[in-house]
Amino acid sequence: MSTLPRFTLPLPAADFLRDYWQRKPLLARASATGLAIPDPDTLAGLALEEGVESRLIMGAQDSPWTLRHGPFDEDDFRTLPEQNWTLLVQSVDYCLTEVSLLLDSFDFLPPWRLEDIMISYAVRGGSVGPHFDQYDVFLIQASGQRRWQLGPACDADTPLQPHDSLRLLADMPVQEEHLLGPGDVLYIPPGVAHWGIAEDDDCVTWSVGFRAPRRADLLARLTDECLADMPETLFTDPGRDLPQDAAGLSDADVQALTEQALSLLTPERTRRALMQLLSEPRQGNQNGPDFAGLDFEVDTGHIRAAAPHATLVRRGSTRLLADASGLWLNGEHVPLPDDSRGLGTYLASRRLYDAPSLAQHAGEAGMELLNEWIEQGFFVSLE
Ligand SMILES: [Mn+2]
Repeated sequence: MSTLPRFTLPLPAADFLRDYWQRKPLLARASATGLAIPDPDTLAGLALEEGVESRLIMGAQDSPWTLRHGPFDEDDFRTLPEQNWTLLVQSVDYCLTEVSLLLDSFDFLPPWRLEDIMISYAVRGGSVGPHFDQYDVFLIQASGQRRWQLGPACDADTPLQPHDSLRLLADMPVQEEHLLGPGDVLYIPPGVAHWGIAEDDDCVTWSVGFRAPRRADLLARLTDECLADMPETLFTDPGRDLPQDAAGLSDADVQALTEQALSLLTPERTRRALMQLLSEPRQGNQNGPDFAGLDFEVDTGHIRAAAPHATLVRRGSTRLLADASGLWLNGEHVPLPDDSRGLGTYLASRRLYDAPSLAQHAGEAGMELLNEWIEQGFFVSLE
């Protein structure tokens, strides 16, 4: 039977957000299904592609760690040792639309907070070493078994092993240990030390990662957007008091200058800057990803069999947000026609669409727009 990837929180979403999200790890046994696609060969195939971000990590507790970046060639895979290596492929949801459908299970968080799905394939003993991440992650065991050890919360001062690119912890006191089998899920908040070691061959783990923009990047984007086409207006100070401090800058003046500068960050312009930034596809490091020109085939037969009511699917590489001004598609703003105001919200809040709902949300002009997006590859028809 065909099934789509699915994750279900083992507790009410409001309780998860209150007690666990960004606070402490959560182990959720038997809470994910539909994880058979991609098979290991398909995953390895992605790592051969220019523009797909992949890594091969070899090493173990008492053998040295090495890191290589893809794209790889078939010889790289033929010459691998029997144990202690892991292949990691980033943003598999962008490449394989079937995988991206798992993200509909994370509707207890806003869509802009989702980043991507990394999938790792390991043989016995394979791991990426003891480390911590800056981002929240849901680790979903798809096949095989992986032993996860959890340590304390870390920060920029936590001692690391001397290695130029793998940021491995010098020491990880184990506070919790869990053996995860297929369907088991472990949520880890930012900063918590963790180390997952494959217990057998064919150990496949999906990592749902989240987007947390750097505060400096947010400020830069806000100011860029708010300064664009801004008429030149100068500081004003009618009715000012006599100066208390003849040589300096008073606190009242600091406040007035700052307030007048920040008044340029109008709600309308800040919303536009944020919608644009947060609807942009994931920006990888210098090794990718660049999905322009990477047009992976969508397994429509599989999706149709698993979701018979769906007539349209969003391609995995299409990132959408919607607000009253329209739809934001991969960083581009698209105003919606008057007869299709509700189309943006409908499209941006899920990845599978059915004909009656489309007819309800899109008028004639909206359907025309949708057909253009299908032609451009942002959506794929299942009919
Ligand atoms: Mn990690």
